[in-house]
Amino acid sequence: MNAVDRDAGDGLGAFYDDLVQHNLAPLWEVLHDLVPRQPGCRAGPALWNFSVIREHLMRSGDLISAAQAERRVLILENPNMVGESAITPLLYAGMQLVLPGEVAPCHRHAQSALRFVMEGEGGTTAVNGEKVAMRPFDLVLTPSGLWHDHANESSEPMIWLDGLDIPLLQHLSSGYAEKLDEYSHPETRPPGDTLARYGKNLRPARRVEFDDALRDQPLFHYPFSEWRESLDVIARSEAPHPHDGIRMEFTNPVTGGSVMKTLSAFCQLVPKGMDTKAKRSTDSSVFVVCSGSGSVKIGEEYFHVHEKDVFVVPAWNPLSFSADEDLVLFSFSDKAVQDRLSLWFEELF
Ligand code: 1HN
Repeated sequence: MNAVDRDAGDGLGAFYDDLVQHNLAPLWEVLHDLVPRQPGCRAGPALWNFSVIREHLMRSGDLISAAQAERRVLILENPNMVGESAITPLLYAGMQLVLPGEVAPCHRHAQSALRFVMEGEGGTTAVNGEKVAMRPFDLVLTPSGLWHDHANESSEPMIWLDGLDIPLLQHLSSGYAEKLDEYSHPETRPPGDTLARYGKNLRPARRVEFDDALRDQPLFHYPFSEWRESLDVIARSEAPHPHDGIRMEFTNPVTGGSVMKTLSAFCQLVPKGMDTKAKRSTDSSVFVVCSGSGSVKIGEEYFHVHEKDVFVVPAWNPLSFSADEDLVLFSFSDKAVQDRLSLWFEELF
């Protein structure tokens, strides 16, 4: 039914006023918005230029310390969702700065997080007490419930993109957070230990005493040097997919599925000169341009993209790329949670 004409004299306007008093509302006024014919997303497409983010992040560095802030982060807020601390209805993204000598104190929470390094070398994220050395375009995970702290013992600023499932957990009312009494978690394993055990197509032959909390997902470092090489090797032998170029998903070695239960992560190469065909899907994605340049069409909007730019592709917006130079992209999305609920689908044009 169309919105009621309150002046039509049929009594419906007065009836609605009465309903409100009793915490009641007529479904027929909102049914089509509640159950739309096809997917849609109230978030809009948007692009963030890295140098603009960086400039503001460095200003925040003059004004507040990482320890004071607990996390010194500028949120990438969707222009259609101002004040909601969200980049899409289910995803949060922020850019974090840790200056030389600083620490971001140890805590854990129900929200799952990923870090994608944008600048700096020699910063560390410790996950349940194992330090990961962070290098540009490395993917580092801090899955739900695991202790994590960050430090920068190098002489240059460390900047990374944080991706979390915060808005999803807000909807589920299931968030919790806890601080450790110490700034840093005591070291439990040498750096690189879990990568050596689980990140090289190996697993321990004999069950060993190990961190029980890591049973579901023991791997939390996906170095750029490794995933970038894979894209190059594959591109030599395989024709790029018309909608994706070469696109790979980062996986959890235990399940073979998404890196975390609520977040999926991907890397992608769109070769120089390629125009991909448009596609759309029910998950919303956040992309980082690791190298190259080109244009991206999201919905009806065109964006020119350069190295380190970040852009958001809200659900059901057709997406296509034109690569001026080899475009190397990282992205994360809420596909993982949609797959778990058997809700994810896509349309290829
Ligand atoms: C968090 O734990 C981090 O550990 C960054 O670096 C941003 C935003 C909201 C909630 C937790 C981090 C976060 C966060």
